[in-house]
Amino acid sequence: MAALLLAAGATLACIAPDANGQETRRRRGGAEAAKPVELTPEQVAQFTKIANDRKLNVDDLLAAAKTYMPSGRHDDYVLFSSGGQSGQVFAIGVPSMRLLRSIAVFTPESWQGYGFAGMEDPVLKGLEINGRPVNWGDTHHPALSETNGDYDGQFLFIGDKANARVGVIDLRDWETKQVVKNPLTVSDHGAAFVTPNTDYVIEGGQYATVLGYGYAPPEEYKKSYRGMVTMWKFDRTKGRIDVANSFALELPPYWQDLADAGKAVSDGFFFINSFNSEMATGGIESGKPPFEAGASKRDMDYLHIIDWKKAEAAFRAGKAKEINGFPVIMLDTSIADGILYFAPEPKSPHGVDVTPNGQYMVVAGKLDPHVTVYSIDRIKAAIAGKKFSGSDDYGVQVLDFDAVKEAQVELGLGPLHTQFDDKGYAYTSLFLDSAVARWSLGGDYAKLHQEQPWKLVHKTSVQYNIGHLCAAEGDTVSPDGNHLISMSKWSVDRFLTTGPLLPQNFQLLDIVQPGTTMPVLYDAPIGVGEPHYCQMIKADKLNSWKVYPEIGWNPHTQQLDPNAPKKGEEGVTRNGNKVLVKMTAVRSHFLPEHVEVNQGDEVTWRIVAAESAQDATHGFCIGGYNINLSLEPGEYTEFRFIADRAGTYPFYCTEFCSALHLEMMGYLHVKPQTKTASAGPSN
Ligand code: RUQ
Ligand code: CUA
Repeated sequence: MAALLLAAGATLACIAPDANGQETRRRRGGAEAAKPVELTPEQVAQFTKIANDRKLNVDDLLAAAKTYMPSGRHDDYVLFSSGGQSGQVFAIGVPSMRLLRSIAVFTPESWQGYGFAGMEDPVLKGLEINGRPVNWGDTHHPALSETNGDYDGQFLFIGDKANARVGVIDLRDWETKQVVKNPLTVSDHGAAFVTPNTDYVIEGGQYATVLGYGYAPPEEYKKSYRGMVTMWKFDRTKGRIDVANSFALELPPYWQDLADAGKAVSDGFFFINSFNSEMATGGIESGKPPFEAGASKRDMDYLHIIDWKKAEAAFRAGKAKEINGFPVIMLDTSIADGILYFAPEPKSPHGVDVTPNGQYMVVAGKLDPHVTVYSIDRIKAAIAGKKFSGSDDYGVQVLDFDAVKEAQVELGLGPLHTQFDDKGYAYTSLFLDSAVARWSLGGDYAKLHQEQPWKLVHKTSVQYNIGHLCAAEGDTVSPDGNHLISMSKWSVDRFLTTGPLLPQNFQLLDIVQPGTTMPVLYDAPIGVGEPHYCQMIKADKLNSWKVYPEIGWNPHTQQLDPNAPKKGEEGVTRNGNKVLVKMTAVRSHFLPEHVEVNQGDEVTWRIVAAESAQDATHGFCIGGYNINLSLEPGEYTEFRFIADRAGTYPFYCTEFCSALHLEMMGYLHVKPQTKTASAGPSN
């Protein structure tokens, strides 16, 4: 008992905001390593012994020194990664590669109490599509908000490929605030990307359909199916997508793929590449060529060059047509107004990435071992000089390939995506080669390095089959040029076997040294989904709240909620069969602790976490009623349910918040309805 009390006392001391224990702990972990390290001969011997016992070589020791974070020391960068089929976003510290947390977006997530707030749960409501719950997502591409083409640390957007949705996360509290459903298309891919000042969040489609959830048989593919790209207007003050001022562009039924916004000299444009310009319709089951063959026949597909400022002007001038209630600029308008042009691009390419200075668009070959580099100056000149090689079946003018092409660089097999550093290098993932290629940029970048321009410099093998890659701030106007993540799709033998389903492998590469040095430093298994893209932001650009600004804060409205119960207001009131519960949660009790209702009552429950100490999070659950909340310090939540099943229901705090956490509970008493007729069991 004495030991238990002692333990309880210790825990309480740690949790108290200004307790000495916590201060000491913090200092110990802080940046106190000011003294230069000098190893004594004994320590060298110790290192050598450990290295030899553990079979570590010198490179391993260096890698450990570059990535190890002493207890309490913080990472320099935060990686925001898509969570693939988990429907979430993961935040990972770099260089330690430690998972910091997940952020639920398209999938209910119980730790965050996301989607477990009873009837008309606002999360679940927001996830409905055409009246149907769609409670998962396939998150692909996160996009941090930008100011002048640089991450500003305010918001994060993420696309759901399976259901064509975009989620908006506020990086003050790292919570999803909005999910918008694309009214035109079922699935997307080129989402999300932002314009340099986050005026728009771009959602490009992928598999063509009849826009607006229409139907047409595959025989009418060319006539009735269409691609699209949507420009969601972002209202930074509200922190929400402004659906009423958003619009889309109709595109031919090629499968639009990845997209990137222009910046600096190419600001005002965005670029999407495409495949299946063959308009293949598959049908392997009836002896027709499968999609994989039919969609890869032609030598060229089309890079879509979109002048979004002209598109915005056309939308404002009322030139859009409504499809499924959403304004769409039709192809003929885009052609007439000079909004859309094509440039040929070799064989079913994949990513398009704009260089930091905005000058070049790099299109990765996928089925072609090259990256093709276009220049915005050449594109603008070709448009102005009408250097067209023809037009496609829908009348979109195709710019002359040689007029817009700056360079082609042979890199290897399966180039997919490209990122940049501060030394004039580009980095391209090679899926089939399982490698990261470093290559030299030309033009103004040639001054920054010693290499010949537009040349492969080095390849580092990765394990295995890399999809996207991400360099520190490597898709902004000012990349940092130190860390690079290889988002390796297959891990095969890199970790202990976890049954037939294996984690992905996020590999950290050191790209600080120019030339041919680019070692893999660390393998981090990601065993919670198949992430696609991630972005890496300097940690000091994030201004996250430590606790909610005031007690009674509503994270959905991002303000103090007038309905939040204040201390002294707690209690249960009734109006007919409607019951209102006002509750506060503070270490280590709920008030009230007994809530009595009648079977069939409609219960509205308002609960506030009356805490202001960092990390003093409570949870709240009612087993059997599927109610489960996370109550972060200051947070207010309301939920409603029908108490349709009689019984005695313990509710309790689900976070181990204090030594007396287990006592932080109470009872919901649902009194059975008195039966007048038959006397059988009520449930
Ligand atoms: S698509 S690697 Cu962004 Cu390439 Cu999934
Ligand atoms: Cu509050 Cu546990």
